[in-house]
Amino acid sequence: MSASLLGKASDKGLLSFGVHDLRDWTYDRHRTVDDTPYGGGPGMVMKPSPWGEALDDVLTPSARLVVPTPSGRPFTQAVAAEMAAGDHLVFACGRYEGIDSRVMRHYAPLVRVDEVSIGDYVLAGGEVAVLVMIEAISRLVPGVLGNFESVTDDSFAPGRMETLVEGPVFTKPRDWRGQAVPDVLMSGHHGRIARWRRDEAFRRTAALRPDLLARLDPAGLDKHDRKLLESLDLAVDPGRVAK
Ligand code: JB8
Repeated sequence: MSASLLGKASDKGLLSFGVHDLRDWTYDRHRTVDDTPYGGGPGMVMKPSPWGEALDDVLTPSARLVVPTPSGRPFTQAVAAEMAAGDHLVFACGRYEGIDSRVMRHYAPLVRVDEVSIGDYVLAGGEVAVLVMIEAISRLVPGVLGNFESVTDDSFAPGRMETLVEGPVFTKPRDWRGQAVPDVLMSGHHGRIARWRRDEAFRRTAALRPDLLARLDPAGLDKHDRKLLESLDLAVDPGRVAK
């Protein structure tokens, strides 16, 4: 968090970060934060008491509590944007099999509590998921990105007419190891370039993210788009993809 974009943002005072060690809120010789699960089963569960002591100290009335877990609701660009509007986010990083559920229940009447998942895979703990979320959220805070980068162009930016993945990008040299940059990008025809990029975005989305394509708003499609989509060999019947 002190490197690169986040470090510069915190140097500029746009954001500030704090990190806490849960064991600072333990009082036994071994600074114990885990115990065996009620009901049996493998692994260990994080004890509620250190979490309660820590969160009582760290949370403020305007804070939101964010708990990464593979069983949470998906962390999306829309969630990132909503969190970027908040003034204080507290991330509770679990280890082992997770945090005793009563902790989240306890704080829900006091602050907004969100259990969120960054994807369908299992990490060893919440810290890396939180770093991912902090990066996605921070770049949406005004002033964090430089003038060259714009958040409105992103593939997943909410409010964009279609939610497509971006097509390929190219820079100099024009020829590299026998591969030329597509002629249309050298043509200077801004209309044709925009249309080519849109076509490539549709092609890539159809191939790699049929779930996104199935959610496309047909009102945002013109005749050319519809013709292109008909020509694509869709990996999944859009009608059969879950909402
Ligand atoms: C223990 O995959 B994850 C994730 C995995 C975890 C914990 C939190 C998040 C805590 N394992 O996002």
